[in-house]
Formats: sequence, C-alpha cells, structure tokens
Amino acid sequence: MSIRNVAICGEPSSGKSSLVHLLINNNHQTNSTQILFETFQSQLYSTSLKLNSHHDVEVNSILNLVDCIGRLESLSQVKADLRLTDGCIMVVDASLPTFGKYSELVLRQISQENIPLVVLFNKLDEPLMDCNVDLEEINKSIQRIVDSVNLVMSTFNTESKLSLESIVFGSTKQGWAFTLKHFAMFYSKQFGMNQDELLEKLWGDCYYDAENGKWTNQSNDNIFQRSFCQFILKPIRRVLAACEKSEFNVLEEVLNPFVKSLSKTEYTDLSKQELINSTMQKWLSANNSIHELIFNQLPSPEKAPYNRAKSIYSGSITDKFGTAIKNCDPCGPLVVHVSSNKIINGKIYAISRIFSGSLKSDTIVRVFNSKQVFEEKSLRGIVKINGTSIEPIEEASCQFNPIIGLIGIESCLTNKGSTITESTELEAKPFISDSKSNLPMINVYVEPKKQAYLPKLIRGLELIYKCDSSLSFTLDEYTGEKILTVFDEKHLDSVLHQFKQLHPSIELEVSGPIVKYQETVTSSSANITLVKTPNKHNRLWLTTEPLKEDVISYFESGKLPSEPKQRGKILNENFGWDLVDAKKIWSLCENSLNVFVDKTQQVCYLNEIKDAVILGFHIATREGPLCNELMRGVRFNLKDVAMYSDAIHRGTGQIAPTVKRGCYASVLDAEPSLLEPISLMEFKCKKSELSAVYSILNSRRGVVIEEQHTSSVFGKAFLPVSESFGVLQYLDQYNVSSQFIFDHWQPIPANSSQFHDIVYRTRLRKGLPEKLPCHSELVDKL
Ligand SMILES: Nc1nc2c(ncn2[C@@H]2O[C@H](COP(=O)(O)OP(=O)(O)OP(=O)(O)O)[C@@H](O)[C@H]2O)c(=O)[nH]1
Ligand SMILES: [Mg+2]
Repeated sequence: MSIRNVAICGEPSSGKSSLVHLLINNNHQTNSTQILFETFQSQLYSTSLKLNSHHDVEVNSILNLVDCIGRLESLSQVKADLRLTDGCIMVVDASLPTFGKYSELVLRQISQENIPLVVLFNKLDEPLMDCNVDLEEINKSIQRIVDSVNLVMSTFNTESKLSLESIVFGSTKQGWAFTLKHFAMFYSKQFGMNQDELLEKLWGDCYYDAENGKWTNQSNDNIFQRSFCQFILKPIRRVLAACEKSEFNVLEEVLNPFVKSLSKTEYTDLSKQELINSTMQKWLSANNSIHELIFNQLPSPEKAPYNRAKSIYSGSITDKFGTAIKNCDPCGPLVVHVSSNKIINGKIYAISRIFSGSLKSDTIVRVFNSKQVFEEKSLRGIVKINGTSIEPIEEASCQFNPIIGLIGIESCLTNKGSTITESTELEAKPFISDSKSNLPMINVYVEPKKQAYLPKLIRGLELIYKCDSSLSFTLDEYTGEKILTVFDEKHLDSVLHQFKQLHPSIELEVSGPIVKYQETVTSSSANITLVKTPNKHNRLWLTTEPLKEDVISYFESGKLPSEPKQRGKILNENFGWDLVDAKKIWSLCENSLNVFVDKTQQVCYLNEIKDAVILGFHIATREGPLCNELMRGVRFNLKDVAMYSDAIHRGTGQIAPTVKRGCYASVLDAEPSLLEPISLMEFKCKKSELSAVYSILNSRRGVVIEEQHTSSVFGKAFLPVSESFGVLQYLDQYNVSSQFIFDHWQPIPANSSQFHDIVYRTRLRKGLPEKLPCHSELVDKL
C-alpha cells in the first residue's frame, strides 16, 4: 500500500479545488457536501486509488489531500497545514504574468522546511485558446515564474531548486496535463534520442534547426522556434483550435503521431467543450499524469520525515523522539502535530498529523501549546475526514492514517497549532511553531441584540477563534466589550457567517470597523525628563529616542539573543549600538518593539526597583500618551536615579506610575507621531477593468507599485487600512480579484489634519480628555 499526504497551495482562484476534485476523481461528491468554513479553513480529502506500478500491477494507494486556503490573511494556517503533509503541489495560474506575495511566502516556508514541491502551471487553456497571445509570450511567463520560484527557494536553502520532472502544465478545468517527460517520450523515437537527453532539449533556450537536423541555443533571428513552443505548445494549440472549429481532419492529422484520436462516431453529439475535454483527456489525461507525478516525485510518510525532522522538531533529532519522527516509527513514542481546529457538521475536530507512534481513541495525551504550557487530557475519539464526511476509527499510526481528526482536546488548544505526546512522555519537546504571524488590523465590537444570548455569543466566538488562526477575539474584563480583530471585511464576513451557521437565531449588532494605529517618536527628546515619585523621595531622569527601522525589523524577527553578552555583540557590530547600552537592555516589549535601557552609573539599590521600573515602562508603551494606542519603535533611557535609602518609600506603587508619567513626558518631548497601518493590495484583472482599479485607488490614497501585463494584468498597490473598507466589494463588481495583507507602518505627519483628526476621534471614543497632556504638566522641577 502506498500513501501520499499532499498539500495543495496556490493563490485565490488558481484552481486548487478543481485539481482536488480532478484527483479524487469524483469519489467525493462535492455538490452534496456542505462546507461550513468555506473561506478561512482548508479542506481535507482522502481517497483510495488503484495505481499501475512499473510492472502494470495494480497497487492500492491512498491519497490524502489538503486543499489549502489561497488567501494571504490565512498564511499562518497554510503553514500549519503544510506540516500535516509530506509534499506540496503549488498551483500557479499560467494566464498571469507572475505570482504574488502568497506564493512567495509559501515557497519560503517550503524551502525552510525542506518540503518536496511540484508546481502545476494551470489554466494553460486560456492563453492557448487566445490566438492573440504569442506562444513565445506564454513560454516567457512560465519561465519567469520558474526562475522566481527557484530564486525564492534558493535564498533559504541554496540546494532547493525545481527539477524539470517536478513541473506539470495543464488545465484542470478541461482535465488535461502533461510533464516534459511525456513529450520527451513521444518524441524520443522521432529524434532517435534517449528521453532524458530530449527532456533537457524541450525546455529553456533550446531551438531546433530542422534543415540541418541540429539543436541550437540561438533562435537565429527568430527563424527557429523555441522547442517548448514548437513541439509542445503548438500541437496543443492546434488541437484546441481544431476542436473549436470542428475541423476533424486537422484534429486527426495533429494527434496522429501521439495518440489514436476519437473515432468519428465519438465526435457526434458532443458540444465543443465536451469535444475539447474528451479529446484532450484522451491525449494528455490530467488524472493519470498528476497521480503519477505525486507518487513518483513526492515522498511517502515513511520517507519524508527523514530530511525534514530537524527543521520541524524543537528537540534533538538524535533523542528517542527525534529518531522516531525521522524514521516514522509506528512503535516509537507518540508525537503528533495539531494544525488547527475545524468545525465539521457542527462538531469540532483537532486536525492532526501523527509523526511517530500510534494512538488509540481513548489515549491520555499531553498537549503542548508552547514550550512551557501543557495540559493533560483523555481523547474522546479519532476520526478520518474526507470533505465533510467523518468516519470514526479506533486506532491510528504514523504509517496508516497519519492525518486524522481528534475529539475531546479542543478546550486546551489555541489557534496557533500544538504538539501532542502521550501523558507519560515527560521528555518530549514540541514542534517548532511559526512565531511571526501577521497582525490583524481592524477591530469591531459585537453584541447580541438580546442580552440573554450573551453567553452563547461568547462561546460561539471563542469556538470560531479556536478554528481561525488569523482571528483574535478579546473579552475586555473591565468594560465587558467583545472585540473581534480581523484582517479585512471579507474576513469579518466569514466570521459572522460562521457564527450564523452555529446560531442561526441570534442576531448581532456589529460596530463599524476601527483601525488600530500605533504611537511613536520622530526625534530624540529635547530635554532630560525629571520625575519624582508621589512621596517626593525618589527621582528618575529619562530620555527617549526613536529606534532605527533596521533594529526594529531585527527585534521583530525574534532573533535577538537573550544572553546579554551575545545580545550586546550583535547590536554593537550590526547596528552600531554602544556595547554597554546593548548589554544593559532591561526590557524589550516583543509585541510593540520598544526597549528600555539602563544608562545609569553606580546607583545604589537600583536592582531593587528594576521590576517596578519595567512595569511602568510596559504600562506606558501599551497605551501611549497621544491616544492610548500601542507604542512602537521607541527607546527609553534611564539616565539617572536618586533613591531614598529606606526601601519602604520606594515600593512598586511609588515607582511604576512615576515611570509611566516619565515615559509619557519624554515621548511628548520627542516629537511624537502616529503610525498608520498600510496594506499591500494585490489585484488581478483583465486589461479593460484596470481603470476601475485606478479610480478606486486614486480616491483612497492608494499607490500602485507594480503592474505586469500579459493577457491579464497582475498588480500591487499600497493602500491605507483605514481606506480599504468597501474596496473588495467595489472591485468584485468589475471582476477584479483582490486581496490585502498588512505590509508596514507609515508615519502620519504630526502637524497634518489627519493626525489631529485621528487623535481627536480616538480620544473621544476612549473617553479620554479632549486636550492632549503636555510635557511641562507631567515633569517635576528639581
Ligand atoms: N480556464 C480555466 N479555468 C479554470 C481552470 N481551473 C479552474 N478554473 C476556474 O477558476 C475558478 C477558480 O477555481 P477553483 O478550483 O475554485 O480555484 P481555487 O484555487 O480553489 O480558488 P479558491 O479556493 O477560492 O482560492 C473557477 O471558476 C474554475 O472554473 C483551468 O484550468 N482553466
Ligand atoms: Mg478552493
């Protein structure tokens, strides 16, 4: 029995689901399935196949497919889903000139984790059936994309590169696909060359000089056609055209060398589309060629972890867990990766992959949510999942049924992925998790119309939160506000849609979208700020300065070592920090990227107030002085401290609020400003619709930064998050497909009307006094 676990990734509408349905060959009735979490959840499919082996013996095989989400917002979900599988098919829309950010980020993950990859250039029917598109143009786009794939992959792993055997071209809609190997096989007799040699000739800068019977790498002023175009694309285009025009003689003539074409009786009664599909499927069956590719190019669950274990397991790969993962040992200790929770038919399942050992439906497991946090739980069942059909099973192992759904552990899972072992395995380490996730940017407040439904609302939203790694849901303990933080309006629609499925009768009141800004400083503070504790016994002197963007990015990467010496060395050598300063970083807020540096010299008892100072710093940076938004990229320096000798007069209650006030004053003295979130918007459309894109972007402060044309247009633009509401819907009307991802923070000039407007509105919303605090009011005099 052979098993393959394959993730299918690709940008929106590239044809991922069409490919899945083609591969599972209608074993799965998609129409009858009701897919609950359609936009923000991947789908799992499992199918049994009978494949021909080399010796033409039928072999029973199982193909598990994960139809990953194609949206940028759900990248962290896609990364967790990749972990479920042993290989990936990246579906690329060949009618577009290039690929977008989603593919780039997924490819990075693929090369970082050593995941074997196959690329499908889909929708080739479109440019091939459009006679205005030159074959050379199609080749150029494909070649450019292959080069880009190789470039992205090589930046992480110099050895990863797409092999010619792992590229497949086709149309999932029409059901045909081919690899270069197919055509090398067809032509090898004609050219009297072996297949491997010919394969290289059918790709890249290779031309055939028919007169002299020679291969060359020059087109000789376009006299020779590129072999990929001449020997592959051209016959396909001719067959498609002949089908369209019902020119059966031409059809026979072109197909004759390759395959016996359909008989005359088979032509009759077929519509043009049916004729195309059945002719092409008979010649280049996608079902066969892609299955063959999956089973030849992508590894089995037994083999795959051997190369991958060290990039996914946080423990040593030579310990008993690491070794068992590497060898996919069904008798080894249990190690399971949980990618996410998923609600199917109203029930919640933890979608998991067993990497070693086996599991019974009532095993007591230990669930890690991070390195330190774990809980013990008894399983209440294991299921196999195929679309929306669920089949309970008693037992599963890393060899058989490696991808499963677990019941009973949802309460101790987060939406960021987890690791499971047996409760007795105290030494096991969790899988490495993806620490950097893109922050959702928009808040909305939700309330039930009838307060009686409040508990159901909270439980429902908590459940959805557990299933959606891009969503954040907070229940403010003080105000009782229920805040959903989402990426964009489509994301919000999806969350509300899911809630409706769970509780059709509960009506919700949803506030308008509220963008999250951040506060920062744009220069060093003009003065040294002095603040005294309320009892006047202790004095602190502080200054503030902006952190440089490269340091912020470095902090953001999470790579800064915690050990002061190493930390000092890196900040000193790479970012020009003073060595002493770098070693004396007291605190770094990881989510807001501000630092607190001790620059005092020989202050007695300083260590005794350190925790209180850090607390004050954290409070200040969590809610900045302008409008209580998070601060970003601000460095505070503690210049000096004068302390009362008696510890009783310098407790946390005295120190922390004073530090907060000092930080506020110092920020107000350093030209404070706001940062607004800017999204990267990607759009795809026909040339005729481009004016709609420009018209909306112009009216919303958007800037196009890239545009590439073939038969369609692919472009990128920057758009402020606050201006993005309604853009998706507007563009949908014009058939422009677009998506957003948070890209960067952009300063808003402090003297602009936009700045004053945001500060005023935010203070009003948060119930803060209209007038901003000022530096002179917050500082003390000597
Ligand atoms: N011309 C053409 N259209 C295709 C092909 N494959 C898919 N489509 C069409 O493209 C659209 C999207 O196809 P899907 O299979 O839903 O794509 P997807 O990648 O699953 O889309 P999302 O899940 O929304 O990201 C549908 O209208 C398909 O009919 C193809 O090979 N050629
Ligand atoms: Mg789909």
